[in-house]
Amino acid sequence: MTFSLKDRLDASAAATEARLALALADAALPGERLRPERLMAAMRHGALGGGKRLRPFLVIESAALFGIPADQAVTAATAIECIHCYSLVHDDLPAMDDDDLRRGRPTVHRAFDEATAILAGDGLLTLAFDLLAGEDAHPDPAVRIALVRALARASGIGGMVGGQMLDLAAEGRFSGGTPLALAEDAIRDLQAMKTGALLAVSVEAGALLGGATADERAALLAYGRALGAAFQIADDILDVEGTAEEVGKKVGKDAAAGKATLVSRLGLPAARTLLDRLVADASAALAPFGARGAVLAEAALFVANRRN
Ligand code: GRG
Repeated sequence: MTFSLKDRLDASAAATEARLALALADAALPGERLRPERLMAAMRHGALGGGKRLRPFLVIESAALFGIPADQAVTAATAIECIHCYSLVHDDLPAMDDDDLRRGRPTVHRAFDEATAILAGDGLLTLAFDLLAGEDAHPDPAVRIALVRALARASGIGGMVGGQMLDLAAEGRFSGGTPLALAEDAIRDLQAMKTGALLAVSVEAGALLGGATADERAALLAYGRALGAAFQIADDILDVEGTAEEVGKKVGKDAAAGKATLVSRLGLPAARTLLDRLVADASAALAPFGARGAVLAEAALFVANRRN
């Protein structure tokens, strides 16, 4: 197959942007009374017009392995992007990471206000499950329920939300401000939950949409987990080496907070070696898909080498 990764990333980003814009329109849906203007503006600020849309790309490309066209995967892809955007809006709040800049623009609480940003995040979180419940996510209700559960588990207590809790604890928030000296395994757990779970569920969603066999689903999940771990190490390396202009947010924050990352725990050279191994693991997991896995293998390389 010939393809350009950039073209495929751009195509899934454009499809996601259009689906998001539709879901974030001002007109109330059946069952809603009205959509407050300021809330909608804040949700659009947090969700539209930025970001790599990596998670939707993973849903769409994983579903494509099973012959599912992008327009049939885009609703589930958009649901996962809503969760991602909500997490960024809440992560940027003063009570969390207290950031002024996200995707090269003012964060939602800076552009609006804190209470509005909390509600915008809440709105994106609930919208995700609204999208998954609809028939355009998948015609089979059993698949829709499986998607809902997988996304809830990945983004909730034992996934992203739990990972964020562990991250705040690791910073020393609940222990007098002294960062916890986490062992490598504990850092891996934290990162697998905080960022890995949502990336892994993106490929799992593609497998669910595509009616994958148990073996195919396990292969994709192994890919997703390796990719998620690689993504986080790349992010930690960027925090050390990147510039705010490149990354679109403040850098050097991990070191300033004394935060335990695999880069701080292992050192840069060993972290790079681990990153290479994770990319190789991700590609190897795609073996059952043969040449059809080339797009996702290339995506793992992109994630590891990204500069934003
Ligand atoms: C607040 C419940 C809650 C969770 C927050 C995801 C997260 C958990 C925090 C984000 C903090 C952060 C910068 C984590 C590093 C990895 C990450 C998720 C980076 C941003 O994801 P990208 O690079 O962003 O995919 P774009 O802007 O491209 O969508």
